[in-house]
Amino acid sequence: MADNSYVPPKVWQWDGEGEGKFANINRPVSGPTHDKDMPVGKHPLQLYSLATPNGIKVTVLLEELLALGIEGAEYDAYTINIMEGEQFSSGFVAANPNSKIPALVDHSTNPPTRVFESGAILLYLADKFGAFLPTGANRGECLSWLFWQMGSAPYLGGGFGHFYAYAPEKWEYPINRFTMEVKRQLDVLDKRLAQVPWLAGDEYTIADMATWPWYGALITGEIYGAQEFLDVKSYTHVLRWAQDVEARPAVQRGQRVNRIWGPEEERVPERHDASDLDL
Ligand SMILES: N[C@@H](CCC(=O)N[C@@H](CS)C(=O)NCC(=O)O)C(=O)O
Repeated sequence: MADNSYVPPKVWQWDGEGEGKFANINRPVSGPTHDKDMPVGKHPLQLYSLATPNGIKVTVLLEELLALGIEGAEYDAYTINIMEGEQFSSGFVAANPNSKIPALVDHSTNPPTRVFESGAILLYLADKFGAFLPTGANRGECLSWLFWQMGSAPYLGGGFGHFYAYAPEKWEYPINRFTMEVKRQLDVLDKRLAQVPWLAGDEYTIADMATWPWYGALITGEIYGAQEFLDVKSYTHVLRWAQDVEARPAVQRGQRVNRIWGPEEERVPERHDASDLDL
């Protein structure tokens, strides 16, 4: 039954309060709340991030590049604790005016190049190092699935995940709306992955690295605890693909970088050297 008791005012006002997980970090304005510079380590690539689905896209790519022997991909990774509001420091805002992790600063250029938005960072690095971004027939597919992921994930995270897992109450209308969309997206992926091993075709690319932390984690139950609710077992091709991505050593390494929760041995708050990830 719809609850029609709320009538929107003529002009919305922020009362400074909010409910539900993440309410304390949401604000209707942008910009820094405090002065603090970002640390800069010894490598050309400086990453400011957290091991969330958007964050690990980048650390997985960096670990994949290093696994290929590309030394220029060495990086320093610093944790930005978004629950503590560290994304609103002046230093972080200079790297990303949108105050969201991940943010990358490439000091190999003069002046240094800032890159924000996880999809842009993946494209920037894959292009810079000439890897995981096809140059031939699969290029169009790779870019298409990469941008598909960037456009689709907010329905999964901001829509489904928020209302199914984080909102203060379970409201049927938004849960129905976003469940419908997420199941449709899973079906899009399943049909694609029934035809080809990887999203771009016959090679593993940044499109898989972008998509796996969201839809792979959804299917394997690492986010939102919604496997049964979404009947994820029926998306057999997505499941096969998620397991193939997860089995890669660089994926195992990358997802531990900037992790500040979970078992102690899986946490690597800062990464400055390959040995920081050696168990
Ligand atoms: N479209 C952005 C989204 C990034 C994003 O939403 N990051 C979240 C963590 S996964 C964040 O930093 N949230 C902090 C906040 O909203 O204040 C990207 O892909 O980089």
